[in-house]
Amino acid sequence: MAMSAFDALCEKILNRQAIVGVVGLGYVGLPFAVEKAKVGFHVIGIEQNPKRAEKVNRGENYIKDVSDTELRDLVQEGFIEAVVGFERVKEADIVVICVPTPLSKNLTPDLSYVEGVTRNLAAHLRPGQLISLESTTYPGTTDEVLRPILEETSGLRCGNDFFLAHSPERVDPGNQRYTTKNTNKIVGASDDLSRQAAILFYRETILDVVPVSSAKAAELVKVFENTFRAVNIALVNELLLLCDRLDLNVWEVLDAANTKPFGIMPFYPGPGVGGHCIPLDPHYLEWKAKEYNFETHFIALAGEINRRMPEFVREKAWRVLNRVGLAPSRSRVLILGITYKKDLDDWRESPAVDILQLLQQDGARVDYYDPYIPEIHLKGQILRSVEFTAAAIAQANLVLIATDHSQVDYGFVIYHAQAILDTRGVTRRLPDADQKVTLL
Ligand code: SAJ
Repeated sequence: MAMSAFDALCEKILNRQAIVGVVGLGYVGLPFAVEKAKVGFHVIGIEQNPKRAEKVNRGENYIKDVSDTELRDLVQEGFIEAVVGFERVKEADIVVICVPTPLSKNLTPDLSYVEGVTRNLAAHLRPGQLISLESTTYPGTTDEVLRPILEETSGLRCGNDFFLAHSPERVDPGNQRYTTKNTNKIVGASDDLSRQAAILFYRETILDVVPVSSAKAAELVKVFENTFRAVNIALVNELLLLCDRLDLNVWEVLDAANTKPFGIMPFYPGPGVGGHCIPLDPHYLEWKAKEYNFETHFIALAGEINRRMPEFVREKAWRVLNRVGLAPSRSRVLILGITYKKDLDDWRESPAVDILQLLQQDGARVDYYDPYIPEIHLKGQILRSVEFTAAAIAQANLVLIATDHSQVDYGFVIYHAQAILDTRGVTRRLPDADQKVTLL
């Protein structure tokens, strides 16, 4: 009997002859491509941004979590190449989709990237291919959106001619300890052969594959993981707002609560929640639940509280300046750290940028310093990071620590600053902090 499409695929995976397509070479796709190439798979990256594709083909890395030398060597040895279009999809035995799943302005899912990629893949789909969606999305996307497009366009049957799975990315950008290589991974598919093929494929580079019974279950696992964080961050942000009323130090309360040896997990308040996951992904679940006439109250509430934090930081900044008789329009503010979290060069959805714009709206002259971000392009203005000098710190009426990059010398900041608003609690254990520092 002729070898089935499934058997042929499994054989190629096991002898690592399978060619792996990775759609989207961003903070998920590029590390993934490197891990697969390192164990001997040939990877074809499909990247819509020609500049990024050219960089990859020159062996030039642009993702902080990827090793420059590893990428360069793998490209030179021919294990990784990048293309812009979908013409070569036929060559790939497995195609992994790692494109963004943003939200529209009114917090509804925007699957345009995923659907666009799926239509392009469907046009080239052939028997024996495994398609795996890694983008974070609401439960049902793989089976209800991707599968019909793939089947109807190609005439092929899922689970028989081609295979389809969901394996959500589990990347914590900047995390040195848990990487694409050693983070266990959920794999789900809605038919047996797809699930078996996906498990076999992912097991080639990630020892700890966690199978679940369907693509839908896998999608919900991931959205729950992000919802868990959004809700707990909102809880401590709400506690901060309450402590402001109670005139209590929320950082002291949380540090003490976290001495409990069991049954608690450290989360800390901050200037808001940024990045492309936590502020967005839970609303995919909220949106889907409405289809079942179900209100996910925790997600809605967490989003509302977290989105409110930049406004609170603005209010607290003016209270601090007011204490020295300064009005916003007569103040200079220096924001330390513009990225959405520390030690990373990503300012997407960063609350620090929201805070900067709010302070500008109130008439203040606002500069920023961030070692990772030389300049930011905001609507109508280009702002460049100032140098980290005693003068830059001293001339600001208020230094606002929005992101607590590890490499910044906060003792130096305290020494030279007139006043400091610390939204991350990073100065709370430093000597001489209390005279000049107000904690959020
Ligand atoms: N934040 C707080 N207080 C906290 C923790 C975080 O205010 O106690 C803020 C951060 O400053 C940041 C935002 O929330 O602005 C998101 O923080 P994050 O630590 O969740 O970082 P992300 O979004 O870069 O990475 C997350 C992953 N992080 C961790 O698991 C630690 C994880 O939630 C997902 O795997 C990943 O997004 C993803 O891609 O979904």
